[in-house]
Amino acid sequence: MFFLNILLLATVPASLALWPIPHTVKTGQSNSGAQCIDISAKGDVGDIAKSAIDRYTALVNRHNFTAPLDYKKGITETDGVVSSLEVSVDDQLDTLDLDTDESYTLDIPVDGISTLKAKTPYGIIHGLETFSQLVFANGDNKAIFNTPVHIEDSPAFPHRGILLDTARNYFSVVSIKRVLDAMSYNKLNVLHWHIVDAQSWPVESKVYPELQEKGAYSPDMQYSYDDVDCIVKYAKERAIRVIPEFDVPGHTFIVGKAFPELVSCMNKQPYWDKYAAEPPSGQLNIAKPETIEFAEKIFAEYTKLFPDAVFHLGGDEVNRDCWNEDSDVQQYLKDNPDQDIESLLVDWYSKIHEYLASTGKTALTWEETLFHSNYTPPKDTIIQTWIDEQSIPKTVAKGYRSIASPSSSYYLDCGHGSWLSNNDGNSWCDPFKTWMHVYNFDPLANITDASEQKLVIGAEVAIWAEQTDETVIDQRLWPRAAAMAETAWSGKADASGHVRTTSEVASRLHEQRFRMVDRGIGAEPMQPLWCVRNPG
Ligand code: CP6
Repeated sequence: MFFLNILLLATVPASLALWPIPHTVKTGQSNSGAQCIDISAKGDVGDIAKSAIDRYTALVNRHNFTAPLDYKKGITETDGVVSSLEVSVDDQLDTLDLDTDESYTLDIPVDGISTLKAKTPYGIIHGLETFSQLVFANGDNKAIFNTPVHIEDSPAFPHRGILLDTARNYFSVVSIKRVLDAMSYNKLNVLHWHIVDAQSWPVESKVYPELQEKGAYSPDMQYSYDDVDCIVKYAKERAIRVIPEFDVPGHTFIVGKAFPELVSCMNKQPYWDKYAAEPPSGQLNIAKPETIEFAEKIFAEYTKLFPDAVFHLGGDEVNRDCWNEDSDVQQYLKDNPDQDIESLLVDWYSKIHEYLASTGKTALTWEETLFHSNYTPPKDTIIQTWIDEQSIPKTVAKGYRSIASPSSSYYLDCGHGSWLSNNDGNSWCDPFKTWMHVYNFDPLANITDASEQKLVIGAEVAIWAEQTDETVIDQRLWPRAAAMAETAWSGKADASGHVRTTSEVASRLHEQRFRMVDRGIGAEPMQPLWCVRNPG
């Protein structure tokens, strides 16, 4: 065998450029090199871990890859050879849900065999990602610095997601896979697929084929059952759950294209703004039992297509005027004087939540269902907050699990001004959410009680797609979604309780951005290249 001894790099990084930063990292003073890094399974690790091993073997053995410039400059001696990584798993069961153990332990000696151990295949995936971030390349020569390395890692929050809206603008399957790739590089584990909305219904329905026939932007802009299966499988292989959202009763104008009798106020265009947050207005008519039947059939169909245990029901931005001015609703209320809009809405929510429970799924809804209606959701409902940062402490104080998506910090869709405004366009989206602003948000802010803190199960950034499509998705998401990813995986503070600051993490995120670009993600630059050579 032929080993290189004199190749690697002069400038040893002061800190390892891992993103998100692991829970515990212990390092030594040596450098270890290799020309070929073999990753192999010890015993049967299952198909999910095996496919990850193949992926990361290819990734770390490429001829050359981008590393921050300083690491590539000098070449020096190595103290040992890291030629193989041995992967083992306690339980190869591949269930992926909120309770999945994602922890791993990684050991890289100065010389000899490295080991990666995890309880589940998903811990292996995260550990392989960390391992890949430790490998630097200069041509065919690879190096790991600061050996021996010992890492113990597990996430702060079990739900770490990105909301992708494929209704306002279409995203090809290829571009969604690219989002999933980049998510896995940042240990994000939930794709919240806001798949339909008022403007389009891109997903195939076998129960109501009219929905996609009349609702997709074009025959090319659709997701077939096979496309969905492919995305769900691709996600799972990267430790990512896919939670679909079928938003009811609001945001449903497009349903009216196929079934006009089910939808209120859809004929108000162009005077939509009294009836909806954005055009076109239209909501399922909650006075008609047929809309319950419609929602139940949709849930029956898509709870089968999407395997995840959690299903998002929407429930956001419901507009009372839409029903107040609907003649069917008015007639119903005349005939039933003991009812009003609020009681109709409570009954409607009760029925659809009851139905969803009967499918065995856990409901996820926007915070309006809890705070802006008289309905009391079942206690196992997960509430996604977005309107106000205080909604998170308010939700957990009521005993519900909460996912933090404050629009003031985590809504990333707007790269520029409004698409609605008729003035200078500066109202809707401003201010632009910088990566630092994203990083500084703390999902646990203003929650002191430990049991309430535990109810915050995670965080999601959102790409609403009014002004985003696949041509700009990479830049919209990265590196800003990576900033949230570290908050959600590593927590705000390090082991000693020190809350990390943006200036402390900037250069590490900068390197993560290089890494993403190297792997084919069009992440935006954060600063001039000059800063890499002149840190601080
Ligand atoms: N679409 C849906 C949206 C938004 C929501 N729901 C939204 C609201 C305000 C802002 C951005 C997006 N476009 N269905 C709210 C959950 Cl600032």
